[in-house]
Amino acid sequence: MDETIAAEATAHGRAAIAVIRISGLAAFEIAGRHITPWPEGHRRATLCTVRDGNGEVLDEALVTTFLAPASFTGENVVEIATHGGVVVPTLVLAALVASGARVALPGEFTRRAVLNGKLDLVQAEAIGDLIDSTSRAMQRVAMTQLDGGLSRRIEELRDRVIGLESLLAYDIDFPDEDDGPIPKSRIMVATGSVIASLNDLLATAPAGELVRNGALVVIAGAPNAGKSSLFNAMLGRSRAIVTEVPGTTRDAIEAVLDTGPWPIRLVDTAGLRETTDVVEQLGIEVATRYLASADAVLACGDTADGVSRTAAAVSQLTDAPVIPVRTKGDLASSLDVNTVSATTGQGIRELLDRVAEVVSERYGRAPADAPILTRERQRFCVEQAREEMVAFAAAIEDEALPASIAAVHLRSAVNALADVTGTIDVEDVLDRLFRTFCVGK
Ligand SMILES: Nc1nc2c(ncn2[C@@H]2O[C@H](COP(=O)(O)OP(=O)(O)O)[C@@H](O)[C@H]2O)c(=O)[nH]1
Ligand SMILES: [Mg+2]
Repeated sequence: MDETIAAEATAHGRAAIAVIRISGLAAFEIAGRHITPWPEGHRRATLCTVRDGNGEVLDEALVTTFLAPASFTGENVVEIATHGGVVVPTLVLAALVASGARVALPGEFTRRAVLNGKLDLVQAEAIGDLIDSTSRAMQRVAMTQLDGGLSRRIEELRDRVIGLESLLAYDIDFPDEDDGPIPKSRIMVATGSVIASLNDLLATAPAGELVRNGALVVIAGAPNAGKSSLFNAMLGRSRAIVTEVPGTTRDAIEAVLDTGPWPIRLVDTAGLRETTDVVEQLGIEVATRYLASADAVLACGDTADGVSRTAAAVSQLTDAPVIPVRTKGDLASSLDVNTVSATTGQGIRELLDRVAEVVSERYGRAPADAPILTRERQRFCVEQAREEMVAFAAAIEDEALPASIAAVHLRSAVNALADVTGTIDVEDVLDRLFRTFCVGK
């Protein structure tokens, strides 16, 4: 934290603008050696000339300074918006490094923001999720989390456990109080309600995973059934954010489809048939593996008979709902349900709607603005908190342990919840005790 760090904040390469960010105690001094005129006020963009150590002009740039602690990292920060490309940003960064800055490690600006209390851990994770998001749903969830939605929920749960701790502390410390000891039933009710809330939060983890990974929708069928054409038509018809995962034609090909409430990972697989060709065999194995973990399968065929044979074969390989799809509808004389044509676009929109419907039937409605657990780490901490609360409830119920010993479980639950956001404050329980129990008398 003593070092001043610098890095290109924008993606390196051909672009209109690049932003170089420098943060730390010496940020103003280091940048000041290269920038004239030095901006007069903070948080205001100023057009400046950037020079290297020899006084040679590198670029005209928009420079903004941020005075600690009012910056992203909580430190003094300078943002230099230069022209883009490869050369200018590299030269500017090199000049800053020559004057004493160190090139930042991945995530180091955000790390400093967390260490300086500008963000908690959950919000830092949300920044990562926002940058990596491939769907609107993921972006929404990340924004809610960045806005502190999940952090507030965790905080609220932690407060309730601390409230319970205070009740017990009251019982232990002031047994002769006029009000008498806290009735066991009151503690059991409060504990039960915290456990219920923890369960509610844990129940959001599958949604978090689904938003992150997308629902797996597999296109299956015999070779030549029109699978790849359907794959392309579905991508083309959707307001998709398409991120194609490269693969050979015989491997599975994936893209993220962002049409419905849940993001969808659409997969085009190799044909389902016996083959002696090793590479093709591999492709089929990939298809079988995909089918096993699918959330929905489109069983494709270009004849009514082909559709039903494919649907029957696929049903052996998956538990997911199988949607029969009659392909090459422009050539068909009679129209089955879900008849589509990649050539004319017929039925594609309806098929996309049907897929969204099937996924929603399986997973329910997509989360609106409610906080959800998006990461394994978060789920692990909340599960730990729940286990501690359950252990506490059992100890109180049996009266096997003195309350003061049972309370150790509450402290562990509080710590597990604090681990989610990365804020551990042992003073909390004391604060609460003083506030609600008038110890001053
Ligand atoms: N007329 C017509 N031909 C299609 C349609 N979809 C695919 N085809 C043709 O069917 C053949 C096989 O298509 P392809 O998508 O490669 O099938 P895959 O082997 O299942 O991936 C190709 O010659 C396509 O041009 C369609 O909707 N209408
Ligand atoms: Mg194909």
